[in-house]
Amino acid sequence: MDEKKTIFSGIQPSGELTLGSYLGAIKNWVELADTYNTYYCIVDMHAITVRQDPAQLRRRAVSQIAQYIACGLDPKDNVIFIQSHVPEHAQLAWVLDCYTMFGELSRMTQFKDKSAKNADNINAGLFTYPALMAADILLYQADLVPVGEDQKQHVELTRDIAHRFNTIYGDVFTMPEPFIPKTGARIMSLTTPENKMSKSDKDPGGCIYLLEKPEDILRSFKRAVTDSDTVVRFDPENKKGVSNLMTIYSAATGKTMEEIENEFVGKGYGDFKLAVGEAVVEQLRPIREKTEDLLKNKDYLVSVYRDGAERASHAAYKTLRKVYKKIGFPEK
Ligand code: AQP
Repeated sequence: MDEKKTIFSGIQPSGELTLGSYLGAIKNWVELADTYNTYYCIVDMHAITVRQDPAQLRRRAVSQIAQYIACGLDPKDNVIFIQSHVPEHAQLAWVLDCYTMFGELSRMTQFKDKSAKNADNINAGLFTYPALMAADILLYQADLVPVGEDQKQHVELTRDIAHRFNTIYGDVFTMPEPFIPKTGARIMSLTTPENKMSKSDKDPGGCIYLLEKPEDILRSFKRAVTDSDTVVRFDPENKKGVSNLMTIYSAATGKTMEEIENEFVGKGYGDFKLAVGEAVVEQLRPIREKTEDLLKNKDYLVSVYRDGAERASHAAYKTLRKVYKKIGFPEK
């Protein structure tokens, strides 16, 4: 009997992976492989809720596999796969759509944000996105879902859907818990620190990308928005830009906020921003180099995601069969 608990998480290939994707998600995944059964997905079906260029979407999905591995996820110890390769995601999503309420979906902050950003394309998929995300999680009977703060609401809705289903049909789904990192749970844009750093942000200066060159990273930090004060102090309410930079510095170096405040007493924001930039450059350098190497070996990457899809399908099919049986679909 397998005593290990299960983890599922995913990232959309809707843009190049950012420092937010890394600190809010992937970095934490790496530490969990020994303790849990882990499923890490490239959620390309979620990505098409916003229009994507097909060639870019395809390229990014494969590049994302390479970046997951370069960040330290060993494909032997983690099931790494592409969502569209495992049809059970779409199949369970339809079932869960029928157990998710219109009112619940209407309350989702991400739907409201993305509808405002894509006013000309408020499609049904954008609205039912959380039911597909619930399917992703529940298919693997995940106990924990490592996500950034912004995705907590979706995991809570997943719990409500699972509870509703289990109440009718018995214990079909494991109740998942969100697992939010202490540092890096919400990395904000460097240019508009009131907004989350997002890979589809139209302002590239606000984002740091995992594969960005050191000189570009340093330039973005140099231009990062701070305030008219001159003190490095953690105060997310009144000093959003500086506090965000401190969060990034803390995540990159392991230093506490107090240690960071002491380090920069009497120094200007220029020194502070340079130190943050340099720490991030050093953290990302091995990831970029390893990714570049992996991208030269396409056959290996294909073998990783095919093997991942096979292992994922094995678990997913088991859950889907149980669900179909419970709701009354005849067996094939
Ligand atoms: N800025 C962030 N800070 C902390 N965590 C973050 N995550 C994303 N951005 C930050 C976490 O990364 C995981 C993957 O998220 P996703 O790509 O599936 O969806 P998202 O949250 O919509 O990410 P983006 O970058 O904002 O994508 P777009 O621009 O396409 O909408 C999640 O665990 C998320 O919390």
